[in-house]
Amino acid sequence: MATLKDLTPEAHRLLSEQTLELASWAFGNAGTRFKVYSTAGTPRDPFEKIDDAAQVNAFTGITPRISLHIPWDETEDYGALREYAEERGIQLSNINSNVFQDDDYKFGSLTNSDPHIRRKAIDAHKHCIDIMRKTGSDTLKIWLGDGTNYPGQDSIRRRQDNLHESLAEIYAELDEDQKLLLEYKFFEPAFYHTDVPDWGTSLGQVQALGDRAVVCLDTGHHAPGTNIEFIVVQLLRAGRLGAFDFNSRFYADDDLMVGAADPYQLFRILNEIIDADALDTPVSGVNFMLDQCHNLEEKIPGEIRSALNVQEMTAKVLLMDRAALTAAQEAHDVLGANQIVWDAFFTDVQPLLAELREEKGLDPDPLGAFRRSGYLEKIAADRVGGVQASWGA
Ligand code: PSV
Ligand code: MN
Repeated sequence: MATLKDLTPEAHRLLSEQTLELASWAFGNAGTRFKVYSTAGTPRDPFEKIDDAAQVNAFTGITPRISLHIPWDETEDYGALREYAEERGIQLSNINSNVFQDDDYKFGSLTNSDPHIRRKAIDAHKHCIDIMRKTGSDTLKIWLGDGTNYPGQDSIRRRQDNLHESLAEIYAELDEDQKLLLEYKFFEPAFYHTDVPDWGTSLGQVQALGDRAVVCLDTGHHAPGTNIEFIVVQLLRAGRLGAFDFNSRFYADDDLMVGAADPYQLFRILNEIIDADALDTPVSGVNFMLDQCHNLEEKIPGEIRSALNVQEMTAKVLLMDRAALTAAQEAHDVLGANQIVWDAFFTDVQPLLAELREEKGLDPDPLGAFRRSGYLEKIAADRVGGVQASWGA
């Protein structure tokens, strides 16, 4: 069992200042291709999503930013949306482009062999950059559904060239203080090949653009058994780890609550982050986001639970005696080194986190406090009529 006094002053500071970004779509309804269930109180517009994100931040104290998805969060007055968010202590952060839900993109967007479709997809990104100027966002996040379903369907090589040309035009449109974040995913919706399937492709593409292009690592976007922390190290060494989309998976891109399937994996990822001094987002530039869907569970408590999972694993890693670990590694003490990692993972940090929350003026039990607040009952009663936001709407 650990308490705050077990942390070094620097570890205490890092834990206290840790932040996570939330995704607006996590507050909408989501499901599978079989069914999207609705939940009472689901937001109908980006303003209500911000209200819900502000609740997560109010109870956890560590989620002050939100990612928007365009056109899902399209609104007439982005200045008003920004003001609304800031009044609630939330910063509008990444703008996520969407070029995967229009019939024109059936055979690809930025990679399409048809120059007219590529133009449309590039212009959609330019529109996102315009929005970024209004929201004060510094990051354009791109994930593409591009790929093919059958060998021979299209030229993989030509598509890579098209991708580079399209990204270069988008990158050139960004302001000096804005960056491009390219996310990879090994399959889905394409089933034979995906145009940005892995970190190597994403890294190659962003390196060809310039210093302000970086890679986004979504923890659900790898084949089973992939050593994700190894990829984290590679991207950090290359200075190109821009962000995480945290979530958890048992099978495919399940988008479950981070840590749900394998908390030890989350711990191991954070271990590499902390070993490389990359936890402090303003200094390292690595943005930590939750990219999840709450198909069955209530969305706000689901986001609170997830933020707490990340915080809990972070505290465990920060407790680790790194000097002792390095000494054991250098002595080739295999069992000793592994024991240090193992012990840290199994340390009970609940008392430490309760103290930390009290120090910040928060309830030590964020989930319980949120439930007692009556917010879920209130939104279920208030948000009647309108169209509930859903994944893809
Ligand atoms: C794609 O699976 C992804 O992870 C990307 O980040 C998208 O923008 C997001 O999910 C939308 O749900
Ligand atoms: Mn993602």
